[in-house]
Amino acid sequence: MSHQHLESLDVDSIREEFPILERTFDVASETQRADGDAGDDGQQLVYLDNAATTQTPDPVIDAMSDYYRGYNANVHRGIHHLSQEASIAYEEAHDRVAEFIGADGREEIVFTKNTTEAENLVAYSWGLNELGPGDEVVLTEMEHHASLVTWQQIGKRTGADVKYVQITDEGRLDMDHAREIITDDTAMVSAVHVSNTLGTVNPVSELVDIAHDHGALTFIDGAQAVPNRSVDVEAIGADFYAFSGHKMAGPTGIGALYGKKGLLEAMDPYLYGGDMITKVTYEDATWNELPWKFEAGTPQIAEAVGLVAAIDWLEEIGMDRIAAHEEELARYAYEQLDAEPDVEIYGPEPGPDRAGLVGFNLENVHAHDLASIMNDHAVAIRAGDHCTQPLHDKLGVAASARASFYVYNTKEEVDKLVAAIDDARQLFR
Ligand code: 7TS
Repeated sequence: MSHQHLESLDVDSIREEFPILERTFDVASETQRADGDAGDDGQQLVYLDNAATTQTPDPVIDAMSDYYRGYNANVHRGIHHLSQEASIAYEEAHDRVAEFIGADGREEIVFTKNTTEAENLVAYSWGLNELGPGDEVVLTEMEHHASLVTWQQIGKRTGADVKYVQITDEGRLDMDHAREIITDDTAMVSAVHVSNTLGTVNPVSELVDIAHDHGALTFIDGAQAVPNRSVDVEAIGADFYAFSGHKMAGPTGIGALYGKKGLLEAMDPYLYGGDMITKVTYEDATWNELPWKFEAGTPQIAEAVGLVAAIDWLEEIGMDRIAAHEEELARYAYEQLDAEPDVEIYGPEPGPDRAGLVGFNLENVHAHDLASIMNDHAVAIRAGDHCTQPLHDKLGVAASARASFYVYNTKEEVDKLVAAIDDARQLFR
């Protein structure tokens, strides 16, 4: 591989694998409408909502379509050829995910519907059984509702208190505060690896070390990290780690929970039913080996095949190059937006601890109106609370706009975002 190739991505050829990015929309900007102008035909989509869901490249779609056309069958239970082929693909998908995130093997990888279900699995299976009055669960102020609401409710049911590591004015975790509130009473520390609202990349291994010093377990929410950087769960030291396929060029409907083998072995199942058992009588049942103990019923077979294709595709490009590309786009977007006097940006300044997304507000324009004007330019961004309502309360805003980037985005697309902001400003002033 040439040095030049290492430095930058061939975004043009990457984009060719995403026909959806060629879509165009007939749109009129608000100012054109105000002038009685019908607008422009065929504005090409600018997709900047990747933190919500990324687009899916052809090789992933093809892998899933090959599965349905060639070897669709239920897994684990069949003697016939198709079931054997499907079972091998499904089971080996666990090995591939384990390898991708540095886990020991398939026993440590449970397929779930998404990150949210992984959080709930641990909260129900471990939390409901292990927590009680006097115990504390430590979260961060930048948690996604997926962990925040889940641990809050488990806290209410078990009597455990929930505490939050504060964030600094720059949108980083206040690690002094973390050292203060993580104590011997702490049973679980659950933290987001990369914030979906602030873009902050948190020092998760440091957090894990603090938790372990006090005998607490750790859950790291990697929904915004695994898609765009190289993640090694063993280097981080986390007890549990989770992510979603649909945010990393993979299909919807599949996510993964990593858990240390000894912990998963000691935990009760989360869902009961077929496949997760070994022996069943009218009175009782015993549980299958890992990871199947946590995968009741017919699992996401096509999605597992698609997830493997997505991992292959990402690794072929190189996770480090994807991270560098995102950091470059985030820096460019940050600088463009920062130059606008009436734009407020949330989260840390560009650098290695800022991922490829920028949350912001335009003074006197509601984020939803801004997103709607962006849509008039065929620029897709997200507006709202991004499932971090308490964090928005803390920031003193009801909502924010968010542009989030992926491997196929370009600086020209960031320019279109900024042009749309100028249009919004003209309309509302
Ligand atoms: N954790 C983080 C940090 C997230 O960003 C999200 C989804 C989740 C958990 C939940 O993932 P899911 O696959 O279970 O839904 N975040 C967003 C977002 O920012 N916009 O839409 C979904």
